[in-house]
Amino acid sequence: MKNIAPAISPPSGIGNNKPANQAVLDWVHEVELLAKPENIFWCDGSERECDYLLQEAMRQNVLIKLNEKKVPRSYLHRSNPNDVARVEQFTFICAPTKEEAGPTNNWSEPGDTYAKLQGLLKGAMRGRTLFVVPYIMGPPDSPLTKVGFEITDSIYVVLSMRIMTRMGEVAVKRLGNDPAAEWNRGVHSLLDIDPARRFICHFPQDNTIISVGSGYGGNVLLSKKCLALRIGSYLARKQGWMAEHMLILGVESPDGKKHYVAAAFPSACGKTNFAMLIPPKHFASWKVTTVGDDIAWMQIRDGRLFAVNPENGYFGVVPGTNYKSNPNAMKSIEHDSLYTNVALADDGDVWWEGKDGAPPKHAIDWRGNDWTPGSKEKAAHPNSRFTAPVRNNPVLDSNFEKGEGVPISAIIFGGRRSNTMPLVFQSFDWEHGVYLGATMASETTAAATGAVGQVRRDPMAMLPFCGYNIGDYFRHWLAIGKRLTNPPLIFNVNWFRKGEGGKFLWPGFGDNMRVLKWIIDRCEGSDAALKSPIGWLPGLHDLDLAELEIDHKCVDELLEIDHEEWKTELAEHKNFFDSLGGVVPEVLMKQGKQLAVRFAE
Ligand code: OXD
Ligand code: MN
Repeated sequence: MKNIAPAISPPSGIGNNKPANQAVLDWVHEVELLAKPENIFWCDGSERECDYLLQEAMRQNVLIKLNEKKVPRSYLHRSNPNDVARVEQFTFICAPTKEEAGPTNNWSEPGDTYAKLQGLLKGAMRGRTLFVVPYIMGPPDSPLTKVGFEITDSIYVVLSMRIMTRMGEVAVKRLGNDPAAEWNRGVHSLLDIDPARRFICHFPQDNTIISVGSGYGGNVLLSKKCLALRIGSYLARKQGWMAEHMLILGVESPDGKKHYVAAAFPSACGKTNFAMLIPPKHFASWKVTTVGDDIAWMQIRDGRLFAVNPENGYFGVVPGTNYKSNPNAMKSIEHDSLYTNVALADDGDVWWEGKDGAPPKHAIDWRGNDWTPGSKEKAAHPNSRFTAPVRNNPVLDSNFEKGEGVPISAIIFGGRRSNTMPLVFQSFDWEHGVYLGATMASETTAAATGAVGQVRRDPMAMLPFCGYNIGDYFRHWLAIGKRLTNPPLIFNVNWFRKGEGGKFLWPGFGDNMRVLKWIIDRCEGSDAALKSPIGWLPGLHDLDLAELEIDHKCVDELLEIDHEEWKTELAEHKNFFDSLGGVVPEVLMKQGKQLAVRFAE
C-alpha cells in the first residue's frame, strides 16, 4: 500500500530543535519505540523550517501552491473525501469512570483504550517522519497559558499548527526543564485514513490526547477542540477557570467607551462573522475588533471575568464567506493561508460557493474532479476551511496579546433556530443565564459528520467539547457565578428565525451590530427593555433600526414569543434535562419550573 506520508530528509540545521525537558524526551522515545518512524523532526517554528516543510508538502502533493499574484504564499490541501469533518461518534472521553465522562460523552475505559490505540500505533509511522510540534495556547505572558506537544506524522498538521498556535521555541522555553511541569501530550497518526480505524481519544486525568485515522483539522490539530476545549474544560474546572466555545469581540462606542463580549454559538453558526463584524453605515463611528473567533479561556480577576483567546489563527468555514458577508475574513484569507477542500480554478485561484463574482467556467472540485457551473456536485465541500494567521485580520483587537485578558461585560448564547427563539433577550440574572445556556439548541451543520438541519440541544455550544460530566459543568458555571461580584450580563440571540415561505426575517451579518448595541446599552444600565416570561426583551423602539429596510411586521415576528411554540420548547427543555439522567443541578431544574410558572401567570 502507498505510504501516504513518506519520510523527509531535512538538511542539517533543520528539524533538530530537541528540548531539554526529560519528560518530553522520554515520552517521544516511548512513541518512537511504538510507532517506529524512519526519523524524528523536532520543530522550532522558524521561517526556514516553514519554507522547507512547504517545499516538501508540495513535492508530496499534500499542498498545491496557489496563484502567487492572486493569493500570495497560500496553499490548497485536499483531505480524503471520507474525512472532511469532526467525528463526534468516534470521539471519546477516557475518564476512569463512565460517570466522570457523563451522559453527553462517549466513554471508553482508559486502560483498554490505551491498549487498543497502542495496537493501532504499532509500527504506524514506518517509513514516515515523526514530527514533534511544541506549542503554547494563550499569550506568552498569560497565567492561563498552557504548553502542549503534538507528535504527528502529517506535514499538513505541522504547517497548520504553525498558523493556529504559537509554535516552536516559545513553547520549549515556557515549559523549561522541570520534568514535573504541566504540559499536554498529543499523539496523532494518519494511519491509513480509514474511517473504521478513526478514534479521537482524550485522557483528561493524564492530560493526554491520542488521535488516529484522520487528517481533518478539527480531529487532528490537537491544540484546538482536543486541548483548548475538551482537556481545557476539565483543567478549568479543577483549577477554577473556564474554557468555552466562544468568540470574543471588542466594541467601542463613538465616545471611546469599550466593552468586550463573549459569545457561544455552535460550530458553523457565524462566530467568525460576528467576531469580525463591520457595523452598518449608520453605526460608522462604532468599532468592532476581534480577540477570538472560536475559543475563550476566562479567569476571575477583581470579581470580573477576563478572557483570552488561546489560539493564534482562524480555522473557519469557507463557503458563504465573501466581501459582503465578512470583508475582514476575506482580507484575512487573501494571503499566507491554507485552504482545505475548496475548488481550484484554472488560473490557480481558489473558488467556493458564495464567493464574490462569477464562478470560474472550469475548476477542479474539492475531490479533485473536473467541475463546471453546470455540475451537480458542489465545487467546495460545505465544511471546507481556511487556516489563517490572526495577524491577517485588519480588526485584530489591540489587547489580543494581553496576558490578563480582556474584561467581559456580556456573555451571549445563540444558535440556529428557524422558530421559537426571538432575535435577542436577556436573562434575569446569572443563574437564569446558566439555564439559557444549558437549554440552548441549534440546527446541526456540516461541521460534524451526520444529518444537517436537525434541532439538537447543545449546552453552551459545548455538547461535543465538554471533557467531563455535563452536570458538573453546569455546577462549575453556577459556582463561578457565585465568585463574581461584577458578573457579565447574559443574553440569547437568534439571527436565523424564519418567516413565511422559509425566508430569514433578520438580515444578519453587519446588521447584528444593532442587536449588539442594545446589549451594550443594557451593560451601560439602560432600562430600554420589556419584561417577558423568558427574560428581558427589547421593545420595538429599543433597537436602533435606522437606515435598515425592514418591515415592522418582521420586527414583531422577530421579537414574538409564541406561547404554543414555547409550550413545546419547555417540554423539550425538560426532556433534555431528564435525558441526562439526574445530573442536572437542582437550581437549573427549578429554573425550568419557574419559567413554566411565568408562562402560566
Ligand atoms: C470548529 C468547530 O472547527 O466548532 O471550530 O467545528
Ligand atoms: Mn468551533
